[in-house]
This record gives sequence, C-alpha cells and structure tokens, in this order.
Amino acid sequence: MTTKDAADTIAAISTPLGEAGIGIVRVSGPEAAGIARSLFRPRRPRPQLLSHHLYLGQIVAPDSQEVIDEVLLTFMQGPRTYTREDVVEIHCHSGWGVLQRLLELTLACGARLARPGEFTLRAFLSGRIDLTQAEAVLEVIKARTDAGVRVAAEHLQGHLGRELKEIRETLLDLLARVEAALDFPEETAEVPATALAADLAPPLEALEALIASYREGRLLKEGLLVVIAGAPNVGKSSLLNRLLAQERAIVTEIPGTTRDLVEEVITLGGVMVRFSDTAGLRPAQDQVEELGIKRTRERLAQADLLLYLVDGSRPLTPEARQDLEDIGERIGLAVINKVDLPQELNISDLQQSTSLPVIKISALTGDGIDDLKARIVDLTLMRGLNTTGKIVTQARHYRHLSRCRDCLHQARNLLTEGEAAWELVALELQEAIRELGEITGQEVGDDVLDRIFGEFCLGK
Ligand SMILES: Nc1nc2c(ncn2[C@@H]2O[C@H](COP(=O)(O)OP(=O)(O)OP(=O)(O)O)[C@@H](O)[C@H]2O)c(=O)[nH]1
Ligand SMILES: [Mg+2]
Repeated sequence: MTTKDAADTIAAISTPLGEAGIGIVRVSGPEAAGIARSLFRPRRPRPQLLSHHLYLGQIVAPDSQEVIDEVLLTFMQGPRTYTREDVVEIHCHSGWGVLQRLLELTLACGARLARPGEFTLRAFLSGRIDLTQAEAVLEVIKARTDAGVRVAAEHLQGHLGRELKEIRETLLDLLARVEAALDFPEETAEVPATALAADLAPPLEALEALIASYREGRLLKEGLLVVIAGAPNVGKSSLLNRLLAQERAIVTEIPGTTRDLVEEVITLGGVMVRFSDTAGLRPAQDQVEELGIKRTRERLAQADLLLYLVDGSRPLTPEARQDLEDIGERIGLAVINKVDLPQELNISDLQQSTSLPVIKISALTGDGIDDLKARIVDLTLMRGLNTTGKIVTQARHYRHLSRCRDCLHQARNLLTEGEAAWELVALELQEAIRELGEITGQEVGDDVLDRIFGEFCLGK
C-alpha cells in the first residue's frame, strides 16, 4: 500500500463515531482545496480561503444544493501541515449520519477513503517525522497513565529517534574506516584494529542502556505485575478488594476459596499496576485446586513484585517459612495481615525467615493500606522506573536494538582477535546499521510499514 498511491487525495472521519459536540472529517492531498471549494459555503462570501484560518459556514451538497450541516472549516496549505500536503479539516456536529454524509461528499468530489494510519504514514513518507515518532502517535493515543503519556510525548518529539540516528552516524563513520582498510590494505597499519574496537565501546554502551530501559518501557505499557500470595485464608482476596476499593474477589472464611487468578489494574503514583490475587498455597485437595495452585506458581515466577501475606493472628507455619525461603532475594514485601486481631505471630521469627521488608496491615479495617501502596510505589521507583524519554517501549525496537548490539559485539570480537578480518567486520557493522535504520525508518520495508500503520485507527 505504501508508496504507490501517494498522489491520491485521501479523506476520513478523524474523530470517534458517536453523538458528541463535534466530529472532524479530514482531507489530505492535492485535491483538498478543490474539494473544500465545491462543498463549503462560507457565511461571508470570500474570494479564497486563507491558509491556517478557521471559517464558519455550511456544507452544501453540490448537486442538490441541500445544506448538510453548519461547520467550521480550515484549509492548511502544505508543507506546513501534518502530512506536508494540503489539508482540509471540516468540524461538523458529531453524529453518525452527518459525518458519514460529509465523508461521502468528499469522496464524491474525488477523494479516496484513507486507510488506517494513512495520514501519519504520509507524515512519515514526506520526512516530517521519523518512524519512532509515527509509532509514538499511537502510543500517545493509547497511553493510560501520566507516566505513559510523558514517555509517549518524549517519543513524539523525536528524542529516541535522534539518539538512534546519532548512534547510527557513529557506526557509519566506523564503517567508513573499516572500508578504507579494505580498499587500501597496504595502509592498514593506519587503521589499528584495537583503536576501532575501542571506538565501538560508546555506541555499545548507549545501546545497552536503551535495551535495559525496555523493562521499564514494558512496565509503562503493560503495568507492573504485583502478585499477592500466601497460605489459604490469610486474607489475599480481602487485600485485593481493599486495594481496588471494590468487592472484586470472593471472600469467605473457608480456606481455599480462591481457585483461579483474579486480576485487576489500577494506577498507583502514575504507574499502572496489575494486582493478581491467587489461590492459597497448600497441598491441593482436588484437581481444580491443583490447577489453581499451578497457575499461582506460574504467576509468581512472572511477578515484578511479590506481596507474601501471612495471618498475624496465627503463628508462622513451616509451610510459610518454606515459601519465604523459596522467594529468596526477589523484590517484594512480607505483609502481616489481620493486625486488628490479637497477634500470635512472632515478628522476629518472620524476619529471620525472609529478607523482604515486613509491613503490617488489616485488609478488614484498611489499616496500613496507604502505607502499603506507598511502599509499592517506592519499590517501583527503586527498580529504576524513570520516564525521561530515552525509554524503549516497543517490542519491535527492542528486537532490533538487541540484534544491533549482537552485531557490534561480533565486530568487536573480530577486531580484538588479532588478525582483523576486515570483510567480516564490515558485514557486522552494515547489519548493525541496518537494524537501527529499521527502527527510525531510514531503512525499512513496505511490509513493516504496513504492519505498523495497520494498527492505527481510521482517520489518524
Ligand atoms: N479480622 C480480620 N479478618 C480478615 C482480614 N482479612 C481477611 N479476613 C478474613 O479472613 C477470611 C479469609 O479471607 P480471604 O480474603 O478470603 O482470604 P484468602 O487468602 O483469599 O483465602 P483463599 O482464597 O482461601 O486462599 C475471611 O473471613 C475474611 O473476612 C483482616 O484484616 N482482619
Ligand atoms: Mg482468596
């Protein structure tokens, strides 16, 4: 789809379909101004529409002269537009019928229906934004937390793309030096392999930092997974309900109530957190419970953060001790629940069994819950969750960055292995450069573009 019909004028409804104050039909391409002239009757007659001005008027069907709606229309002359082409936006009342009718009129006047993401694709193809910025458009639209919006906005401004382009430039310079060594072997002494290997260190370091940031990026997108685990009846489901402030999971005094995972997402301190309430850990008493406990163990392995619950009104059991030992050095909290009841648990006993910080709550009364939430946020920040824009949030970027790094490692190994195999070094560098180009869009195939822009909504 990508480049072959770039000369068409495209049109789409750019706001969600539904009843609302305004809806927008957007038109982009060489015919945009002509289409506006055929459909729009300004309130005060004008010889021409000035660029980047807003006009009040009516949309009138050219053949029947029927008035469709009262609208605000703006004509934006390229290249100072989103797509760098001429763009017309018609702000009408938002209703299914009106928007549909308006869109049909633009099509009747020569526009073609835009495909999902085609406006942004044109912004990319015209060089107004790079591919990371195009992807950031979708990221902004989908962001659900403050932190997510912040990182997406940084990406939209092109910070990530710029850093990648700088790394790519560095690699291109290195490649030029390697190619010089290839072309003029008699002067190879002037291109010492060890110096080249040393010059690979800064780009490698930058790549490693970006790759490491993906963990945080994924957290921003998918949320931090906090698993609530412990023996049956210690109050795991009660805690989940308390954190969500809703009766989400079933709570009874019968041990073994929760059998499946119960999960819900909330935002804490601007970060998305997915809480997972699990089946109580004990030797399973039937097949259903066995499956539930298996799921619990799997979820535990995936957790970013663990809340291991114990019942403060009972002594610590050997099973709980064993669980805590298994958890070992992972990040989390040991949570003593039911502090509203007379306490039978020996705290120093608990502290000896685990290196996790210990915290006391009552899921029943809400005691200590605010403190617990604050500790969760602290632990999130401790994990180095920063939101400064040099964060990789897309799996696609992560893949290419990892491959790029691998190529550079290879190149460095070749260079330090003594007898430098210049051809092989050049190949690795070329591959590394190509991987970065795939991220920024400097070297990217139509199939990849189709996949990326296919995820967009219509009208974007
Ligand atoms: N007094 C008191 N009772 C609590 C507290 N938290 C939970 N309970 C009670 O403990 C019992 C078990 O609570 P649940 O939340 O179902 O416990 P669970 O850990 O989810 O249990 P399973 O799903 O069986 O593993 C219920 O009767 C709760 O009302 C608390 O902080 N104080
Ligand atoms: Mg439960």
